[in-house]
Amino acid sequence: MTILQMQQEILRLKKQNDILILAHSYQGREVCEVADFTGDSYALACKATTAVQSTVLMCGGRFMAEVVKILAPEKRVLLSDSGAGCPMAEQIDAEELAALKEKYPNALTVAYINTTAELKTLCDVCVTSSSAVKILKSVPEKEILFVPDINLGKYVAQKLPEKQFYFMHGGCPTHLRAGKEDAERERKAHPDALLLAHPECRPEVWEQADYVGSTSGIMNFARESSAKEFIIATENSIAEHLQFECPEKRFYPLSKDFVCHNMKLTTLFHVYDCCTGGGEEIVLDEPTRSAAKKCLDRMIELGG
Ligand code: CIZ
Repeated sequence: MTILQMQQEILRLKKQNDILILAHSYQGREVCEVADFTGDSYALACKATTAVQSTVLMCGGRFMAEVVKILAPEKRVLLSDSGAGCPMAEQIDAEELAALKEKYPNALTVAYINTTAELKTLCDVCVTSSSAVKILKSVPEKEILFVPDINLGKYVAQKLPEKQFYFMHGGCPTHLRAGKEDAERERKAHPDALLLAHPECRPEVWEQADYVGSTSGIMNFARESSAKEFIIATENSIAEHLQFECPEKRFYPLSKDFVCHNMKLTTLFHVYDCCTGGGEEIVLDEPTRSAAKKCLDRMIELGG
């Protein structure tokens, strides 16, 4: 079967088997092309809650499929590849969080969306990279315990100097692969390009960026900008998707090492397999699901 034939078969099967396909923007083009929606984890979860299909296939990481199951429990939620975890989501467990909460008893406990369902049950509010500043600005608490990403946390903290932030030393191993020298090298190689960085990058990268934002933020900025060249400091599929969408512009990855191997586990064959009865069904026990939902509900209420 060619790629095109497999894509056509997937389109037929998803209709026949009542499956909604969601693809995170870090997926490859051939997977995004068969998806009903592509976007960031929060936007995809919102799509799942309003979908009519009985099954949702998440082509992304495990925490993303869990968020869908938490918000849309009546649906059968499939994860495209069981191995697609998120190293950052596994950097802190319930016991470690309990110790941090004890150390900072007055702080609001804030979980980046890249956390397990279990961890979300112990947090007060969840945030995404696109909503973190807005949400934490609006909460009355002055002290914030932010887990697990210290880089995103520091980015939010410098936007909200009126608050006191506490961090752990977590972060995304993919975004940590580039630093100041990479930014300087690419700037020198492409002097007219704007540097667009994800806040999961090291501060030395986002401090010199022309725009800092989530994957959706970076894509929207590049689409709408009158500039013609961009250095993209996030997972390399974003530069690839933008180059495909905007052929008149030029996109340069900040580093060839910005590849998330977990997100790249999903192939078109996995999608096909899930449409024919395969894939891992996400199962959460009801106490975990409903407790985790509280911090996602607060995120939706405050973040819009
Ligand atoms: O929330 C997401 O989907 C992630 C992991 C990144 C982003 O900025 O969209």
